[in-house]
Amino acid sequence: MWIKVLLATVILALVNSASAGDTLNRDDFPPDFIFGAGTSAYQVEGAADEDGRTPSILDVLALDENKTRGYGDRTCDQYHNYKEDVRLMANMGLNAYRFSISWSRLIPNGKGAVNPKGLEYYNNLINELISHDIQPHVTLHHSDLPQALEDEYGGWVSRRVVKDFEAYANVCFNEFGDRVKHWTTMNEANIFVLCGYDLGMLPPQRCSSSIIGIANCSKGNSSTEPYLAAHNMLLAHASATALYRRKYQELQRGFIGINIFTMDFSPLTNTTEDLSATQRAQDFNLGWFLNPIMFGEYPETLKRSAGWKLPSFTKAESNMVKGSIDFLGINFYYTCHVKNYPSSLPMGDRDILADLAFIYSCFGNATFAVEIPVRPWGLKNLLELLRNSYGNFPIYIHENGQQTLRDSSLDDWSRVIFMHEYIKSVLDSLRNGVNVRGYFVWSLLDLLEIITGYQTSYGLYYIDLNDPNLKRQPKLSAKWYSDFLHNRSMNPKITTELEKSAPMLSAAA
Ligand code: IFM
Repeated sequence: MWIKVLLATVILALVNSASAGDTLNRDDFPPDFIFGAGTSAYQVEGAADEDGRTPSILDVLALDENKTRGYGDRTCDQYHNYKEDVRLMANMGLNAYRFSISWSRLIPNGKGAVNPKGLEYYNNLINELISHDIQPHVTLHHSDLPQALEDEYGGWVSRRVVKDFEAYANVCFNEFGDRVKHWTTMNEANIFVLCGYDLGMLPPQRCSSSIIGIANCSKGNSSTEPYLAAHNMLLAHASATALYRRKYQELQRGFIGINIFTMDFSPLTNTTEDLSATQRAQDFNLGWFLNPIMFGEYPETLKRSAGWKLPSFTKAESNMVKGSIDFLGINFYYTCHVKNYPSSLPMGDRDILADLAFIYSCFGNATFAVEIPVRPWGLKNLLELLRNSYGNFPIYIHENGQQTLRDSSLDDWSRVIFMHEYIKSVLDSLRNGVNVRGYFVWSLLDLLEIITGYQTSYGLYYIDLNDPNLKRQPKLSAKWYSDFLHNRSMNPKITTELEKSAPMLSAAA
């Protein structure tokens, strides 16, 4: 008899260990770890001219380009379909939805009167989420400053924006803070200032085209404005945090943070030059925003390279910025190699990339590819770097996902593999003691991409833009995510595809 019991135990153990190696379950994560998906207002809402909303700098960029990049007048029309979208989220098993508030829908002039229709929309959306037990994680600025403020005083390059941002945040905390417990002031401010004020690729499309030669900007200064806009964004973020802590936090019991676009950097070669270029790349990518937030000042590398162009904080400002987050949100897509690239331009003529003298590549030998190489170890490295350099504070992965061409193919294997591998690396990091609290896939729906418009997408749901009903069609990735979140065993075909990709991934590592 005991031999039978022993045999049964061994067989059971073998079965368990085989499935433990291959499958990934929601139950591998702590119950309070949250899984979600994200979008942003301009990219998903539509109804751009409806109910009192005025244009943001994103609308104006699209209109200036004659809408070739795609325009957000309709996009996924979440403004009218939010109930349907919340139902999809609930069925999928999401714990949280990350979305942003359109500042110019809520306060059409950027300051002053609140638009009752805007208030009503966000109240409805938040209530619908809560009634389905989905946490709202809300971003206040996702590249969409009201154009009214850009026109009035130049937007983020003017110190006047700090007070207006604080007043806008006050309306949000006051109106929605009884139900919203996670506030993010800015989405990837580091990329926003680089693309908007240095390269001129994104709104407000300011740059010195003589220096960069990428965009043809009619105004701007790539040598100074990225630093100035970043400085004002840090002050605006810190003022909103100070206000939240002073007036709301104790009562509402929520948390506030900022979001940064992160990348994993490693040196292209082991030369001293590439090693120190990699350090400069880290300081620039993370430290530009995170050093002031953690230590109250900019990294030494930035101070040395940018000199007089980098604004400085007064003692009071530095104290206000230091410690101004309860959590950090990171967006992670790329694992890259860094190469030293010295510039011969004089200080006043250089843009920030020339100041820091490095270049990076994230696609191996290719300059660019639509599908992002799957290098999940990069996320693990990055999370560990954050812990080692800045302390083990709470982190949410706010964005991670695979880009594909936008088409009607619903068999998005590459996205399934991407998500599986990155979620696995989050689990490894958690097990190594990194303080990660949540993971959001970018994006819930095929939405209007800020750079590529409707050409590429990251969505779990496909939407045919010619369909008058904009029907949401689940891709394989939506089904995979749902199975994972419900601890359902995976469709065997998915398991086979994942197994097939495993040797490729470990060879690449
Ligand atoms: O769509 C964008 C998002 O708005 C900001 N982070 C990167 C995403 C993918 O390009």
